[in-house]
Amino acid sequence: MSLVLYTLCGTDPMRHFSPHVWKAVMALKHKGLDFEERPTRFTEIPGIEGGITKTVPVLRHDDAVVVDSFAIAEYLERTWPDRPSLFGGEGGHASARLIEAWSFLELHPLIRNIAVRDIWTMLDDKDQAYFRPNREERFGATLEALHEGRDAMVPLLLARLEPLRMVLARQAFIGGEGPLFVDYIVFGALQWLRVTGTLWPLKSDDIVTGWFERCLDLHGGAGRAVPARL
Ligand SMILES: N[C@@H](CCC(=O)N[C@@H](CS)C(=O)NCC(=O)O)C(=O)O
Repeated sequence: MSLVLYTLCGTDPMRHFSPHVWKAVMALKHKGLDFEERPTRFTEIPGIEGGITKTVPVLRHDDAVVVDSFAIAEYLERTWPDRPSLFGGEGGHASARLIEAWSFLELHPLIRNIAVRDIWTMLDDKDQAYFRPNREERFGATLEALHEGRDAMVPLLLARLEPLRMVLARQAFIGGEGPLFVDYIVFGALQWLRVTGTLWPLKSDDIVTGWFERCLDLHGGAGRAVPARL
């Protein structure tokens, strides 16, 4: 059996940083599966598997190719149902979409604004030439303007984590006593910032920090395999 995960990197192939890729990495580890990581630069993504996608992660399992982090988690759950569950049943599967939407709509825009210029500094010349105009047009501001405004994003981000604090006051993981894919969704967002950012907003006594450290420890410290940027 062969499992290959296309990841996203800058000049350092080992420092993969996409939040969505991190979800897939943690999902594969959760299932106890060995896989080959194939580090991919932004401008290489359109060439993956004959041009199947504009985004990573992409998973190849023998003859099957799966695009999109949530679809990868669903594929793993379907294909290896006897291994530890990623969703904890149908209700968990359905409601994981809410966590995905919350993380994407509430956390990602702030983290992106905090880290986008830091990400640009991690890219080679070719990727930098693609990334700057693409992101400046998408976000309607220069990377430098976003960088200058990043301090103002920190209190917003800390406030938006309040629902997570309420949950973590009751249980160790979003999934309950142990982690589920919902943990990896939110972990992926913060890991994106940890791996790329030159600013880290969480204080050590924040209950979210305790949970994030627990996530970093999971699966033999898979999350720590890529060191923090700071
Ligand atoms: N919904 C997709 C989103 C994937 C995504 O947006 N990936 C980004 C990296 S974080 C990407 O590949 N971007 C390519 C580009 O901007 O050119 C998923 O969950 O996998």
